[in-house]
Amino acid sequence: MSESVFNGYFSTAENADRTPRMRQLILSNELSFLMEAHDALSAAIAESAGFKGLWASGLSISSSLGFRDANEASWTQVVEAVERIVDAANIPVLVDGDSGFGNFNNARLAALKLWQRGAAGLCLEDKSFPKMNSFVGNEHALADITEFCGRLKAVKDTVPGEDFVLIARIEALIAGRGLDEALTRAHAYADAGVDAVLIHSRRSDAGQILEFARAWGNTRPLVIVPTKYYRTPVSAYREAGISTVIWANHNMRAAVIAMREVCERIFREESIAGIEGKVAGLEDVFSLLGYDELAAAEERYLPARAGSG
Ligand code: SPV
Ligand code: MG
Repeated sequence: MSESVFNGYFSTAENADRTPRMRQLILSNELSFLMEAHDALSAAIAESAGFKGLWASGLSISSSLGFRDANEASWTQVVEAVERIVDAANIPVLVDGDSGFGNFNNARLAALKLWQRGAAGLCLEDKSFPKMNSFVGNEHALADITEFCGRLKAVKDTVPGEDFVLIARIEALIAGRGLDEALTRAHAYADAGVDAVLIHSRRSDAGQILEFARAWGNTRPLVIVPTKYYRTPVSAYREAGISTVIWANHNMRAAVIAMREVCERIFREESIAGIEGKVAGLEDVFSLLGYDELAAAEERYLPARAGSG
């Protein structure tokens, strides 16, 4: 099957190595990129653009479901959204697991279910439940370090196999606590057994992140989310030895603009003639969803119709 169709669902065998592929992306010495997906269509489109891995974004999944990024969506709703993403793509999916949906017990249960549905890894942030999106307000209470290490260890001990990637996201800079606190936390989480750490910042320049990277060295692979410091060229991240960049919410934000423009124009013009060239053709949609696979399957499995064959 071609890689742009909506076919992960039918490719279980070919996709059995998705989890080691995510591990490879995170551990390799080359800079890797994960693209946000929040549903099946955004996943298939990101894959066909060339991305080798996906970020199942909490913000984007929440937004598409009509929830605030404050744990309003239940963990089972997140699992279901991730399942649609996994099915739609042939590339591995790293899940934004917020702060783990509660304590160690909620975190390990969610991790196990995500693994069962084909997720390749999980990122947990060191905040309490319910969390709030890192760019909203200034109240970001951090989890107790020892308690959060328990959450991480519980996930590690629960998910079978060696390949599922566990990433600890450090919110100390978001909470205004400074580099020392961020490093203390990162080392504690590395000792707890995570595969990589994600350092998050809400500043519009990458200074804090690059400072953290210098102090952190090669302790574990380092993942970043340059949503706010988007002007920094990725060459700076290569030089700093960063492992992975997550483009965290740009499919969802692109959809907002595209849908708004189309809705406003159709409303204004009382016509769809003007936008026909600006929206996906139906053939494009049918191709993304793999209608050709269904037609071929019908040939194979349905009895021949009267008058044919
Ligand atoms: C998300 O995509 O949900 C993230 C990244 O956690 S951000 O919203 O940029 O903090
Ligand atoms: Mg998030």
